[in-house]
Amino acid sequence: MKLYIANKNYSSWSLRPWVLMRELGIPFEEHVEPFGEDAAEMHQRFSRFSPSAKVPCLHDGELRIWDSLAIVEHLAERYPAVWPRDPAARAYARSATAEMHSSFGALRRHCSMTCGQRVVLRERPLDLQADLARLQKLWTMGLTNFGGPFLAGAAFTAVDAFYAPVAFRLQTYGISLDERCDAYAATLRALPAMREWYAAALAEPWRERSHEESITAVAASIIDLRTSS
Ligand SMILES: N[C@@H](CCC(=O)N[C@@H](CS)C(=O)NCC(=O)O)C(=O)O
Repeated sequence: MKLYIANKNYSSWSLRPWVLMRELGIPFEEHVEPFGEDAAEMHQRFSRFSPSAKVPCLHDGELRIWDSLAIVEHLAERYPAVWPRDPAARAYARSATAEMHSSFGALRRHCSMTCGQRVVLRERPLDLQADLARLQKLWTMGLTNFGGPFLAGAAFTAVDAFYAPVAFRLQTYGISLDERCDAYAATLRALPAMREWYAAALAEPWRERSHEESITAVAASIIDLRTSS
């Protein structure tokens, strides 16, 4: 299988299937296609490998699977470890994964992923506060009901992969939840696959204007840890 992704520093959607496959030891080849400044050029370039012209996109033989949730479900057909075995944990994991996929718009908008930067927000708007409150409730439910250290129990599964970008966002924007949720986010960041992604993100040479602007737009101050900045 070949997984097409974009810049590791910015691409939160790409991280989901990538970290899942790496952590579960699912073999794949990676192709990093950097974002571009020119939308039409980028659309044409991404269209060569992705029907939606977006990343992530998984090639499995002749098959093209082009959405992070669809990729997870495709993998689950062959790799049962993608979802928890316990039905209650699986029901929670599917719900929380779908909620991440369809919600948390304020968190995405105000705190776009940039693994290699540390940003102090100028303000924490009410819609962001509401998303953070919901995040804490959702994580606490999983950690309490299934005993941790992961959201649906002892094993890392797709639901953790879907919240992996959030763990980087919390670090970037210096956002704390309660002790238990902060510990969970730290557990995610300490995973070998997350460390590998983070190291690669820091080393990337690319800076993409629209992503950089979405960060400066909300920042009171920024520290850049990327090695080639
Ligand atoms: N719902 C899609 C979203 C994918 C998505 O928005 N990807 C962004 C990068 S993180 C992208 O490819 N953007 C390129 C563009 O919009 O031209 C998924 O879950 O895979």
